[in-house]
Amino acid sequence: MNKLNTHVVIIGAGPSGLLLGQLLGRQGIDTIILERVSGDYVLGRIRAGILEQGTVDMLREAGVSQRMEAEGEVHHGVDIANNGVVTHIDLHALTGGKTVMCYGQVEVTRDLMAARAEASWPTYYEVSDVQPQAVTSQQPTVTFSYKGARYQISCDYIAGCDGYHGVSRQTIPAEKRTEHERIYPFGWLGLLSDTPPVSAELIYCKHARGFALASRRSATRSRYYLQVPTDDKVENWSDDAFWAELKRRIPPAAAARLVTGKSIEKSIAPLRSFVCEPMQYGRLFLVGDAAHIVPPTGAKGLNLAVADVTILYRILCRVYQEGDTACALQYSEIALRRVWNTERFSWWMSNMLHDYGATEVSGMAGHTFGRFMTSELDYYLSSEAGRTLIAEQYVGLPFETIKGSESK
Ligand code: FAS
Ligand code: PHB
Repeated sequence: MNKLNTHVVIIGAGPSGLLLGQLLGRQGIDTIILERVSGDYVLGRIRAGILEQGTVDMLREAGVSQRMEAEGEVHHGVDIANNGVVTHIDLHALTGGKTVMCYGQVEVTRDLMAARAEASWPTYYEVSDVQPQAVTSQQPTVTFSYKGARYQISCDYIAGCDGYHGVSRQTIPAEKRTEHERIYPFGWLGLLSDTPPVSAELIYCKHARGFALASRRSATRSRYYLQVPTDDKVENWSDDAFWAELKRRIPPAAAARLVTGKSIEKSIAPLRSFVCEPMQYGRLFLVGDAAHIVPPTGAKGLNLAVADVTILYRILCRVYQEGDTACALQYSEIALRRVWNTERFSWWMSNMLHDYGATEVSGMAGHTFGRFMTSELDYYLSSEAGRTLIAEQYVGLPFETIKGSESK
């Protein structure tokens, strides 16, 4: 058995793991990252596109914001269309100047990977059989296999940044964790194309035929989504069929501007709300998708992962720089306050914007639920107070201050 040691073992080299490693490393807190697949495979996953102000701030603090500042697009607003009638949500005006950044998760991950390589901090890709051990002891370890050899890392803490299907959440005994889940009766068919986007900012479209989202990656690259049934298959959708349906669901003025082209990626993602409580067990912390999943309707998945990273990073800085080890006990409680607020917003936006058809929801027929939700959307879009509530959540609420354990 090859023996290694470090301060913090990070399981998973997605955005959560890489950002946590980058922030800790800049504070002299050592990490080893273990990743199941190759770096190229991680970069091949097309995911989020909108970064909250807080996420942008943390990428700047991590020293990896240069390309984002140069290539990202600052968005001052977002449109919400209800059966073709567009309401503009002026994020900047309604939140006292806050905005969001349109910059793909793939690019964030690429920038973090490059920074970690530049710093030569250890990352093991294509590992297998990762096992957190003795997580309730003072000296947890993590064993794993790599290139045919077995390794054991001794550490102080383990950050489970290994996503929904990772090993970390399962390390918490079933009787010690409570899992909350809502599976939506629809998914999102996403398409990426090198065509000019229909709009300078995003358009979320509620439509009788189903939800659609017009997003973007740059002035020459578009990202579109269509609500599809959970049993739909990407093979059922030719590019032409996708473009024709998108044209029906986006507002007429946008449809008139639509430039179609060959898809460079097309996939279906299921929609779920999921939370694991607690988000820590002994010296194991759950971070990002390892602990929670939100439907992408609120553009929150990546941003909520970054919020977890920020909380854990600030706690571990207190532990290593001020010796405040008791501070680590606060992580789950603080993280879950933001998780549940974000879960609620994403669930609320999903209910208002999607078509439930005949599916029973909350004990009523889907079309009845739909009438309630259409009225809810009309009400919130019709008042400045309603638009402000949406805007505040969309740009992201401020991060909670981490107090030392002595001030609790
Ligand atoms: P990730 O899942 O990104 O990363 C976890 C990493 O851990 C992976 O690289 C995995 O290979 C690795 N891993 C797993 N098990 C392991 C093990 N046992 N050992 C070692 N490594 C292991 N969010 C938005 O904000 N907007 C969106 O539009 C959006 N769209 C999405 C579309 C899809 C199809 C999916 C799945 C998610 C989407 N999300 C979106 C959410 C997404 O962006 C996540 O919130 C984000 O990737 C979370 O990052 P991580 O917590 O790092 O988890
Ligand atoms: C995206 O561009 O991928 C995107 C943007 C906003 C969302 C979801 C996805 O709410």
